[in-house]
Amino acid sequence: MKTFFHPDQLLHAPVQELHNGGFVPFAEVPARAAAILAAVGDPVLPRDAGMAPIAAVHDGDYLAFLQVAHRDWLAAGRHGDAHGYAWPVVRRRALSLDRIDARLGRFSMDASTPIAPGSWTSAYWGAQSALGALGAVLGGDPAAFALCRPPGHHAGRDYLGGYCFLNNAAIAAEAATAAGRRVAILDVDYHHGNGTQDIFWDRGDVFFASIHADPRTDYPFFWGHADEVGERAGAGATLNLPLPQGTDWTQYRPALDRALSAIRAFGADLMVVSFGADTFAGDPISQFRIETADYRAMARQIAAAGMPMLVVMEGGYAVDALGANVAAFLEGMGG
Ligand code: Q9C
Ligand code: ZN
Repeated sequence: MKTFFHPDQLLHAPVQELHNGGFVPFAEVPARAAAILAAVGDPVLPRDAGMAPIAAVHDGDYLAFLQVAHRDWLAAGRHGDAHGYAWPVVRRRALSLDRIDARLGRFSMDASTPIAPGSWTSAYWGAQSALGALGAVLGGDPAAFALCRPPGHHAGRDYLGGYCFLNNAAIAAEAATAAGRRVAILDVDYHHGNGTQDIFWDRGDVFFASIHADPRTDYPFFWGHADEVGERAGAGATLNLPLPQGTDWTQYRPALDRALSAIRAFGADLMVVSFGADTFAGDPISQFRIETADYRAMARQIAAAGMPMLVVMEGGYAVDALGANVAAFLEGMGG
């Protein structure tokens, strides 16, 4: 299977993040991508499909903000990476104000996603990698792998968060829909894919299923509960399957069966898999107990759905095991 990746995806390198009350080294490091490449081999460079497919998912004012945010941060006399600290949540209006701190709050959902000088460029090429891999699948490859880094599934139409800036899976799903495919997104990252859910919340033409740590105990807390099923035309086209901390493969597998039956019932003819290896037993920020060999079984079960597969990289922070975990998953997908 082809891997799509652009070297500029390594430019994004924030130094630290706010975690449980203090600053710690940033977990979503460039070495993640290097570890995956070392295990899966040489990538294909995505071509540049431009802004149109990105703007089909994200708001123009958000995209404009992302491109200037770090420059404006420096222009305000700040140093290092840009962080927000005030948010228009809980019934406040999302006013468009000039000050960089106001805009960081306006366009983000958390304080764990610093913006560094190379963040926009890396996010842009990450989205292009997703579109490149989609192109391979639309061209007849049974499966393709988009090594998206930074990840995407926490980013909504007009907000960043959870180490994510552009929602790579959603951008690919939207482009696939525009190409006439009936798309299901299966999100198997440890964390709920709140951004993807938000983007397709009221749409009936894209199915979203997510298996993740129960948001009662885990980030992103405010999304991913079992009673969230979509609204309006999207009512019933969102499926959330939260699982408790400590879940291992034997407990995970029945949830995956449920998600795959729902996707089959929806009549999908193309699947976008938001794949996070942060369900791994050794992940430093997560609490599931999936082992390396289990990823092969997980991918085989998904591939048995029998439709073209676009695998989009999301999280996974045990850098030393990441290459083996991703390689096992891709092998189960059919190599
Ligand atoms: N103390 C992905 O896996 N960390 N994002 C919150 C909690 C955010 C993970 C800090 C975790 C985001 C793509
Ligand atoms: Zn995650």
